Amino acid sequence: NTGTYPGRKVRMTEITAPKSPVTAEQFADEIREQLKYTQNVTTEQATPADVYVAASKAVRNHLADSWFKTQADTVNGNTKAVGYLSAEFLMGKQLRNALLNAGLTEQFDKAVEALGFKVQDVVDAEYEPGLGNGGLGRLAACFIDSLASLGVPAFGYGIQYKYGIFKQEFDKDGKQVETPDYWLANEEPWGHIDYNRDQKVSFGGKVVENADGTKTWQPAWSVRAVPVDYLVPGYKSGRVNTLRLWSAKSYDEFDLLAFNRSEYMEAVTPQVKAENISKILYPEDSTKVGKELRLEQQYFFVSASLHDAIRVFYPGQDKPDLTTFPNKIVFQLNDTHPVIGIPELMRILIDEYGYDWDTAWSITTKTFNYTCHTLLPEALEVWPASLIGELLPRHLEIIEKINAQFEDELKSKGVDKNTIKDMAIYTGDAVRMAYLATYGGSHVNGVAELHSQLLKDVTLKNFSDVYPDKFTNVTNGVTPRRFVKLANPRLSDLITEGLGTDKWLSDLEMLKGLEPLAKDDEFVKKFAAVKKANKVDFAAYAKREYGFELDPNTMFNTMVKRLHEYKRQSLKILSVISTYADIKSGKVKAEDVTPRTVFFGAKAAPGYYLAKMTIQLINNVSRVVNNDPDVKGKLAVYFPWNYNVRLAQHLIPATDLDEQISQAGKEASGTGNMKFALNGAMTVGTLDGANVEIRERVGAENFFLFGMTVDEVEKKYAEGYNPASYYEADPRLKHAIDMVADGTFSNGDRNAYSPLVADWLTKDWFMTLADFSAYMDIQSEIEALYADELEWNRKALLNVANSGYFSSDRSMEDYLERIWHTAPLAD
Ligand code: CBF
Repeated sequence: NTGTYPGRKVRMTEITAPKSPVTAEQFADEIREQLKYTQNVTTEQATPADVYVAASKAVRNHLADSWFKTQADTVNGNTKAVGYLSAEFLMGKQLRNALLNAGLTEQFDKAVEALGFKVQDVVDAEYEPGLGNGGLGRLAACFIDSLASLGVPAFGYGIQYKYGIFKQEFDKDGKQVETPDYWLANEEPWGHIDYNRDQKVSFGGKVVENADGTKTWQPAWSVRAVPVDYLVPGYKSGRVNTLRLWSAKSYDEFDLLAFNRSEYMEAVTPQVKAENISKILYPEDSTKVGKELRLEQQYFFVSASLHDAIRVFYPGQDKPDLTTFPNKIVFQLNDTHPVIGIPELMRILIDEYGYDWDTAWSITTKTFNYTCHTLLPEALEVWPASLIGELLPRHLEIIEKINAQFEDELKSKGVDKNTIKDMAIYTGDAVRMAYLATYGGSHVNGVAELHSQLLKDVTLKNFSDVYPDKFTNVTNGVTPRRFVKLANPRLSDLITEGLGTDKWLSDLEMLKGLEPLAKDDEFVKKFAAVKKANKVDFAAYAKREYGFELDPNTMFNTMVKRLHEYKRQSLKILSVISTYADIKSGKVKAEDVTPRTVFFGAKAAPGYYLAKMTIQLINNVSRVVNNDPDVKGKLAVYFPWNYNVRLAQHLIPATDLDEQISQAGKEASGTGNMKFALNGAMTVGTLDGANVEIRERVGAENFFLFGMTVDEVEKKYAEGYNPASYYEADPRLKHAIDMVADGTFSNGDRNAYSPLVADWLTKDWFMTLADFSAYMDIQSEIEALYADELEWNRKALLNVANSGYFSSDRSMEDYLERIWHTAPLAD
């Protein structure tokens, strides 16, 4: 009952079909029953949306017993649980994943047809919850999937935002327009709201000192945190964990006196104020928003979650022995967003349960660990002390005391005065959450080897000098169930055929077994046929959803990720413009052009001016290029709006060439890069984030590397970077930028992109211009290889065969071993 690949540390749960799957007929009956008794419609009256809700509830019922058993084993067993505290969980659609993990896929397909519906219509009726911005939130979703699949008891804790990440549209000028994402407009069958397990979360007020020297926080206002529980079924593990997302409700629904005075708005003010807390996900990615509401959100979900864990593990106990708390559950702080949990646990232990400071500190530091997901200094949250003082006065006192203790500790370790000042958690004006997390937890990890190294060498250098043992790395991973099995059924079948088993879905390093097949031309041709069929499918999907006319005979070249200067969508679009100019001018002969369709998918934070302008530019390049008969059949650019998990699941399997072209030293890890490699795309990329490890594993000869390294970037910053010199030196670059400036992509308006052009020529902080020539040069290599279909696919297959390491199951095993020191539940 152990895993099969060498080095695997964690016991694999038995890979068996889930218990008691029903027949398709029985499942159809269950759907009918749900339609009748919970949807209150007959099968004849039902719409696909009704069937979707009914089928989802039926699947949920199938998972219920395993869920109860997992909960009971979690509390009664002696395996420590994991609490994953995250402001974001970007789950994607649930139905197909739940069916897969419950072993009900076939029954569902047949039952839906037997009921007279089209499977696709029913599946399409699900609205994707967008409770995350991008990589960080999707990672959290992959992690809880893997924990359940490994049989590790775990709780995801977060917020059930009423509005997720905004819906992106483009206006007639190609500008991004944000509209609210009211994902709860229709019945949402997956979350169960549990009013009886609520928690009170308080804010504001003052702290009073009691006669015995203890402190009492007298808050000014409170909200009711109500849990909404989502089941997290493991793949063939028989385990179902919990994702508990908190929703904010008011204790004072309605002020009748105010209403009776005809003050209708005032009458609902308390309700509005409370519910605002879980109203909206901040549409920020890697940038700081200094909003009071954001701190309220963070404290809200963390406080509720910590109290919930005490409720779960010490049921009905007034005076639990909380010195055992770290043996019951270990909390992972997903970035700085939940770090207020450290002073909150101190407060709970001291003020609510009467522990002394030292005991509370010992419990707290054993309970928490911190994952940092960034290298951008602006993404490490720093809160004004005044704001914390107003909102959480008791916590500010605790933070001050933690800081004083920290300073003493540093002094005793011989750290010099200036360094101590630099390391301050509390500066007097501000609280640095990353520092608080590093000092207040047992471990700190980065999310890829290079990232973890840079954390030690640069971002948290002082801390790693003093506490070297705290620092470790866990490279990110993605779940193969959603991103290969569900997204790419053709490839999954081919892998299973090649390996003679489907066990690779729980043991992804088994993909290595495909390596010898890369020498087998027949197998490589089958692999190529899978990609081609996926491209044809995507073309149909894109036609249906976006009205695009795609040519699947062209190379599909994709760049999907948040729009950020460091990710360098600018580099890609400038290269597209350059290629366009070359084809149009005849500089490149038509027969020498590799026909290409370039896809972008990206949302920009609503307040991020240059990012939004880049979106507008891409859309207008798309308009000009796609309407120019001179390049027809050679180059096309598409920007499907509102990139989300669903679109990712369609586009990634259809992609030939993936772009991971961030400036070296800026992308913490990336996880899209892993999804593409696992789906048989080749990568063009820099030595950044997890690209480094992907390249190491798939082989340098199977990865298109270009651009400056971290050291070269640093050197260039130090020397004084002058982007204009690159503009002058490379005529291709000059021409491309001039075309942006001269109105080619703005109907002659020379001012439309002037801020962007000015930034490129005078600042270009992420050195797009410096890497442009290298990026253009690597394109010839890419095109030469693409011309040889068999060789290209051989290399793409080798990417698949060597990407098994990037399973989130492996990431979880690394966390278990290096950080959490816990294991799967016994059967
Ligand atoms: O670790 C998961 C991802 O997190 C980010 O998206 C983030 O929000 N900080 C990073 O930008 C990614 O590099 C990383 O893969």
